[in-house]
Amino acid sequence: MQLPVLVCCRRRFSAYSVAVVCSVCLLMLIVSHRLVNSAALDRAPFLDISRTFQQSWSNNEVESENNFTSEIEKVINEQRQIIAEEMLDYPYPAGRYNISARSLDDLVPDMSGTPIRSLIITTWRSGSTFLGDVLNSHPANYYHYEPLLDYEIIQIRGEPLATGAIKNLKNLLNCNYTDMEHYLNYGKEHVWLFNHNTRLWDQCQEHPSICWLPEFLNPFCHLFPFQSMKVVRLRLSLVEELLEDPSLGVRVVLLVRDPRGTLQSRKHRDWCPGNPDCFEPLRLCTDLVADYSAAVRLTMKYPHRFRAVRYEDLSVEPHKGVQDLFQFFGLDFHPNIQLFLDTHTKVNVGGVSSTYRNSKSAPFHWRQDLTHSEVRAIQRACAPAMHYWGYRRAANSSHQKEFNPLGEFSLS
Ligand SMILES: *C1O[C@H](CO)[C@@H](O)[C@H](O)[C@H]1NC(C)=O
Ligand SMILES: *[C@@H]1O[C@H](CO)[C@@H](O)[C@H](O)[C@H]1NC(C)=O
Ligand SMILES: *[C@@H]1O[C@H](CO)[C@@H](O)[C@H](O)[C@H]1NC(C)=O
Ligand SMILES: *[C@@H]1O[C@H](CO)[C@@H](O)[C@H](O)[C@H]1NC(C)=O
Repeated sequence: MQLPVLVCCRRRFSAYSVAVVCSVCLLMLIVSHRLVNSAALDRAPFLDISRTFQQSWSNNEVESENNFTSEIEKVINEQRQIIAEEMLDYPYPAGRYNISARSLDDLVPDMSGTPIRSLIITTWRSGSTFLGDVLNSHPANYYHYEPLLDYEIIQIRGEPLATGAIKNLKNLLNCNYTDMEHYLNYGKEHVWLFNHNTRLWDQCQEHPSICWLPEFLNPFCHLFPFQSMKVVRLRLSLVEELLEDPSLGVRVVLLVRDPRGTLQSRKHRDWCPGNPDCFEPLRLCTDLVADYSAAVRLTMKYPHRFRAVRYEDLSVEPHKGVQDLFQFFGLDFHPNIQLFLDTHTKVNVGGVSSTYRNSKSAPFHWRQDLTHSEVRAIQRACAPAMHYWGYRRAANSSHQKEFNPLGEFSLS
């Protein structure tokens, strides 16, 4: 008598079906009660029946939880297959770029390999969405998109937040989601934490019930030979701790942008105004100066694993710039990447100077969008930062609209 009820209770129907099922359950309980009573038995059998009912009910819950195991296993096997296909004919480094890997297993954590780990350090509105997505267009890449998103709109420059933030980055670079509760809970409400990680997100949409479980994410992440990460909330000097860790072998790019372009772009984001780390020119430019001195130090200490690039240089010559960066990271400049660049950049064929004069060109849009007095205010707060990173001053309103803001910079 109980069996049909349990079978229908265990599947997830609409709220309406649940209501119907519950009414049926209730009805059957009442009927069974009546039967028991009318059979003139004492109360014990009825209690037995209800206990059995409760037990089966909770056993069912446990079973459906455990049953993620088989779903996880299925997805992992499927993804392993997809990665193997993506990596067919891949030209392994085999000693090039100072990376010895000759086969997929050499790069896959699940097979005790060491993945190629690429890290982009930057700040909000500095062109990192573009660069992050370029890296993710590489075959078999797992993209840790902005892992400090759950810290909200702040910059991490030291303690008390630095230790926890670095620990989170290390956990993720090691595919360890076990202790990442805050991060994962944040992600459930803010899907962009995961949806830039296209290979993970494809599976999450098919299998939403396992998407945020460490029991799934740990083995899933361990399948990927390439792991990229972009971080906009952590200043460069703190990143040294990641470069120092020989087990990570991480390579780091600092992406810098003209503060006038950054601030113009931030003006149009509703999450930025009101948050001083985001909106105050002096804070942005103090960070740029601190990043510059950290960049000088890291260039000396890790010449093959650290590099700084300016967003404007990348935008002016995206093919050459991205090709250089891929070589630096030890990644193959795969046809996918060429395709991504062809569809995501609109550079004038006329070369460098024509790009500068193209007012629609994203990195230089601030010259039209900001008034000269806004530019002057930023330039006052940012003179040292602009000097170090090679950004020229706009002298007056007409000069601002047509000059080339790019000068030279050097980290030695
Ligand atoms: C999951 O459910 C299937 C039947 O649907 C069952 O054979 C299997 O034992 C269950 N797995 C666990 C771990 O309970
Ligand atoms: C994952 O991280 C937790 C907490 O940081 C740690 O206790 C655990 O040992 C790590 N697991 C692995 C396999 O490294
Ligand atoms: C290659 O790696 C070794 C050891 O990690 C390091 O000492 C050396 O400087 C690296 N060389 C290049 C060209 O990256
Ligand atoms: C604006 O600045 C440019 C470059 O310094 C200068 O050549 C030009 O004469 C200035 N124009 C005005 C109107 O002051």
